[in-house]
Amino acid sequence: MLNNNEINSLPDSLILWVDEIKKRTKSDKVYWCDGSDKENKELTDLLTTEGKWIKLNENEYQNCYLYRTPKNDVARVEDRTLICTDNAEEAGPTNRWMKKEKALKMMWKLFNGVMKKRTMYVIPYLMGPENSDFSQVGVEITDSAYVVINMRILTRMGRIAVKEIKNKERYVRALHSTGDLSLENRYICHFPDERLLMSINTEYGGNAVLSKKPHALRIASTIARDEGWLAEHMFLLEVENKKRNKNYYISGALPSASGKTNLAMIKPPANFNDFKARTVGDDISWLFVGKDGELRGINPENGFFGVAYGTGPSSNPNILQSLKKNTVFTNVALNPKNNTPWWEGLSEPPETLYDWTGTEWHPWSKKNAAHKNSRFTTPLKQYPFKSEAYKDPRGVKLSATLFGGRRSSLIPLVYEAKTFEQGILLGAMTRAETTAAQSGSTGVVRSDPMSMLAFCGYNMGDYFKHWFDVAKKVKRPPKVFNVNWFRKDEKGNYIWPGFGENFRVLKWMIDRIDGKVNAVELPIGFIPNIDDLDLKGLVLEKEKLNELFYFDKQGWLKELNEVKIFFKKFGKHIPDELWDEFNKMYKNVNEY
Ligand code: GTP
Ligand code: SPV
Ligand code: MN
Repeated sequence: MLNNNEINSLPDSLILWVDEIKKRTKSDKVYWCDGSDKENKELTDLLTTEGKWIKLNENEYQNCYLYRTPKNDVARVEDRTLICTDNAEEAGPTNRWMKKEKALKMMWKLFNGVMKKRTMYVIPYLMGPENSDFSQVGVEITDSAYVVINMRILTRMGRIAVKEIKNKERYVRALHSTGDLSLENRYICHFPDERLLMSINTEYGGNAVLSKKPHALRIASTIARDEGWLAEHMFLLEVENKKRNKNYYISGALPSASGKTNLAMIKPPANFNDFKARTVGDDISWLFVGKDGELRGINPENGFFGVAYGTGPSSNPNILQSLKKNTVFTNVALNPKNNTPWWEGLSEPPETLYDWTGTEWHPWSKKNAAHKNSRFTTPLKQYPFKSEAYKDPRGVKLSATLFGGRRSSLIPLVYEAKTFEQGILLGAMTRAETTAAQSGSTGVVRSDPMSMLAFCGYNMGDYFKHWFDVAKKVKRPPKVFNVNWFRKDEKGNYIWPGFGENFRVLKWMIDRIDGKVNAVELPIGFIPNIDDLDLKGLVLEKEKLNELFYFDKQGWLKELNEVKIFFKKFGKHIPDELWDEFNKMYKNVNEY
């Protein structure tokens, strides 16, 4: 625990806030987290002895645990995630809004006495590298040891943050209680004006580990708007080309459970041995325009909260070693024979398992053994293919950024925006199928601009305007690409093999960045000359490949009309620049 000197060095406003929360929640005990190994051991031991989670086989999975959440608390709940401001227009038509005073009143009522007989953990945390002008601090109060342990992996927490808090002009306040986990009183409230978060009756990562989407995207996006930078739902990848003696940094927005972690951890196919790919971040990027007019990015996080289901030797071999120590697994299955975790995609299924709910499972059982949104929380530091740039306070200079989503038809495997401004349109017009990362039905196509639909803390029309404003300050903008790994054939199978093979597409992007190859112009942007895609060692019929790039004019007109309906929802908030780009593209497609 932090000592008294350390606690007293914190801002008075923070000490007062902690006191207020203790009174309101009637918590038994205040525990100030220092982030040390000793503290972590105490907390992990506590959850083990209380039977709240299962310690896994120490020989195979050192310091690893399995946590099961109730069935009604397995994903983000978008319909209970609120932006709370004075008026609804600030939140915009895509957010759920509640008037600030009303939300505060409702939340204080729910928090009243909620931590009786519970310990209240106070977690100072740092988002981003140490000693960086781009980093931010926050303080989360929670009554969940599971949340503390997750925060410790995903942020730089405890003493490091206490040191930094003094040099920062603000800290974000975040309050969480597991409450009674009732769905009818579950709320994740954001107060962007106050830089304040309140979340109750949930323990699922994205709802309760408040550094993540609530701070690093919803609150940070409003701070970014005010300060002239961008907080994005993007991975950040480093690609080194030894022959060209150059590093490329590529950020990319893909919706939840749509391939960011996989792409950030990509292992290039065997014949690409003059390339190395390393991870800077897998989920969130903060992007800034430097004094030199370059667009630079940092990863505000310190670990990965990745989808376990489907992760295995053929999809993401790089992460597997990392998951063998210091990792928390949530809602995966358990192999009782050797007390190891299991999920679909990891290996051949064992004869007998306990599924994610703790029920006996066999390969012939009809249900999934692991939940589709089962997750691992694992430190970045121990990941063997990380880029050292993840701790660089200056961030990295972007060479390219990409947008995309799950689409079974229409959208080509890859295409390139003709200008950065058109790239903003590509981001804004992204439509994608929903996944298991949020509750509700999956596979429904919806607009998900920049993959930020669920994460933009203010009116998305103003957010588009903000992108154009930031673009004006960028001197040498990164190239913008759109990708779609998810096109299906008439039998419903994915046409493109995806995962590691996606590197072939990245290689083409790099060739475009270096001006090594030409491209084919379509009304929507540039697609590759098929011969410029390095497909050595890949079995894919020519016909299938052509299908991935087939331009369906009528389909595109229909798509653009859907996009137009979506944009119109924002009324006058949509900037002229976006309509200009849209109209240009519409005209080009129509005349094609
Ligand atoms: P969040 O953590 O929710 O933001 O997800 P994410 O965008 O990081 O997605 P992730 O990389 O964890 O991938 C989610 C799922 O998408 C995985 O279980 C894979 O099955 C699938 N996926 C990822 N990449 C590919 C790909 O290239 N092709 C196909 N077909 N599926 C992919
Ligand atoms: C996502 O849903 O985009 C995630 C997981 O990365 S969560 O932290 O729950 O938001
Ligand atoms: Mn995500």
